Amino acid sequence: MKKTHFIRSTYLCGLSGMALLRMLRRFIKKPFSQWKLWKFTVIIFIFLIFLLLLQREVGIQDFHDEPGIQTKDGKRANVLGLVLNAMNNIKGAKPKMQIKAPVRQTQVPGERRCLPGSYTAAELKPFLDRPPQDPNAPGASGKAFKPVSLSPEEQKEKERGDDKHCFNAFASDRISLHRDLGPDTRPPECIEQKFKRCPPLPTTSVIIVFHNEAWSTLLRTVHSVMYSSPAILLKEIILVDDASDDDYLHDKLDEYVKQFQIVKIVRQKTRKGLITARLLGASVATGETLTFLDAHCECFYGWLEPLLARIAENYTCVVSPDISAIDVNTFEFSKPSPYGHNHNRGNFDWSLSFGWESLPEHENKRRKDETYPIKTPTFAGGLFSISKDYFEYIGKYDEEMEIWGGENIEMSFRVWQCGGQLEIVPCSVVGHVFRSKSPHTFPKGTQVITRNQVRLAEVWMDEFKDIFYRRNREAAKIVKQKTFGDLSKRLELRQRLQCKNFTWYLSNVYPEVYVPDLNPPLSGFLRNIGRRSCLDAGENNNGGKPLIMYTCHGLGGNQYFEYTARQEIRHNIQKELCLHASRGAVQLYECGYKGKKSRTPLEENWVIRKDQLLYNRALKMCLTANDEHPSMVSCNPSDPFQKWIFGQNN
Ligand SMILES: *[C@@H]1O[C@H](CO)[C@@H](O)[C@H](O)[C@H]1NC(C)=O
Ligand SMILES: *[C@@H]1O[C@H](CO)[C@@H](O)[C@H](O)[C@H]1NC(C)=O
Ligand SMILES: [Mn+2]
Repeated sequence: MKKTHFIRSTYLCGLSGMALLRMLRRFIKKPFSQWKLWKFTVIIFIFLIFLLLLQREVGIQDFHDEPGIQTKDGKRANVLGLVLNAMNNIKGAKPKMQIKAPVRQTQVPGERRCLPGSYTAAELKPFLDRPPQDPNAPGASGKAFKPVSLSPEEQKEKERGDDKHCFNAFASDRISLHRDLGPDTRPPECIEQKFKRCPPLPTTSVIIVFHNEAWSTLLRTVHSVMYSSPAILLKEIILVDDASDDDYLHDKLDEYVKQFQIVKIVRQKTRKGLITARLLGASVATGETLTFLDAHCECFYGWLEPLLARIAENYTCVVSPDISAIDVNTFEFSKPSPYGHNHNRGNFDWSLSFGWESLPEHENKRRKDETYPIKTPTFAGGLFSISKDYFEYIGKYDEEMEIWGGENIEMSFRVWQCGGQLEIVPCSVVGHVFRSKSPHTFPKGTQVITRNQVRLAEVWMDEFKDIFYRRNREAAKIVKQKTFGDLSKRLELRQRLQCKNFTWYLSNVYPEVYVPDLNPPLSGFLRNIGRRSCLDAGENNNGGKPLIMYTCHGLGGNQYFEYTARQEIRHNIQKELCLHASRGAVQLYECGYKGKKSRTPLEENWVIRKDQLLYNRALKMCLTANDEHPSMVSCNPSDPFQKWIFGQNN
């Protein structure tokens, strides 16, 4: 093999040599005498032989490096290259008379050029200048809209708006689409923050999904983005219509945004919800990053740069602005304080609901000033920026989740477990109208939220998913009936990205979390025989409130209790709450037992007696349902209102 290869090369080389000679002879025949030509060709010939000897070594070496996979064409190219090299060598032997222009280092494709130093204010000029605003106009400078009195017609219009949008659309419609937000009141370090030119801040596509949104809130969001985002960073604004019914959101909207080339509209013909709509928006986006906003937002000064700067620093960062409230009734923009404020971060409870909590001490200590991002275990998921490449790498969204709900918790677990990080950037402030309820319908009912949650629990939570299922019986049913759809793509994603497990997430990202018993001795509902209803924590009982009796629904939630090995009766979804006996109505309190060095107070120690009475060791009394609130009385085994069944959900 080795030999054939070499011989073949030499042979080819020889042939080329002859051809070259013939060519030379033809071209230099005229100006040279016969003798001179011979002398010249002999020199060239000797030189070629010298080259051949050189090539012999090269050929053998080549062969060692790449065992037998060189093609015939490859060999030919090799030989030709050598000949050309030889000619260059001859050229190179001549003294260089001219200094050539230096070769410019060309940019690596995809890598943008950047100057040293920081961006100037002029470089970060907004895409559009806000037209001068009348300081006395309704809602000017982010102030509240407070009409003195409404005519009967206006009152009707207001009610229609409230019903349709669950916010005061009447007020919004009377506030300028271009309103300013007064002076920049962020902390000085935010206002003065400089952004390095290298690496350059990435461009962004702002993606806004809407469904039957009010005209004024949608367009104020769009204008606000154009007035507050640097032109060099704002690639486009993509409006994604999730099958809105209203006429004004079709032709009229198309017509209106025509004046802004930067605004694009894509439409989902049938209502598929937020998750699918965002995926559609992302699929047409051309910016280096994606910035998702709700359709009723207003961006504060300098909101975009700190988000993109963090992504420029580390593209695995998924960053949310500090979301401030736009009042649902007055549309007052609650402006940031120059002194900063106590920040919140996102968390979750064991019914997999998102919530806010104040920062733990170690996170406050780590942050030297307001320019430091806040690490957050979960995010609200409505407003955030992410590198487009990273969005794709990390698995976008679960395409089989429907409408909305659970997708933010899913993405939170996924980003952390698969090597990214979730942060809130306090110098970036965006206002949002927080509604107390959604005006939109769920085409298939709210069960889709539970189904979405089951999908995320199955993929990301390992054995901890059972803690959720015990507390949400609808979810448990979906699991039992296997109606959560196909998970193979998501499981494959977790495998492919070699994501860490949920134990890692809990102990590294959210060590402050409390984890309920993975296998409680008893769990389920507490049904009273005399009252024929169930013990219920009642709405928003975070401890310190009496319980109620309520029709048994078997769904878990407020009727979920655990009987522990320490004989406590715990209601533990958001917090570890214990049934705490006292004279009169019993209450839920934060459990006295908090691990080592603490003991279960006798008020929280209950005996489930054979005669079905719930006996408390401190009061030496039993629990009765024969009152407005469940309370303690002297034990009477013949009283059906003192008889309880701990129904274990299956
Ligand atoms: C980005 O952050 C991750 C996680 O902290 C870290 O492992 C990675 O090295 C960082 N990348 C850069 C470029 O700093
Ligand atoms: C979870 O990951 C940790 C490492 O982060 C490992 O020690 C542990 O065994 C894993 N647990 C399971 C159940 O795989
Ligand atoms: Mn919203």
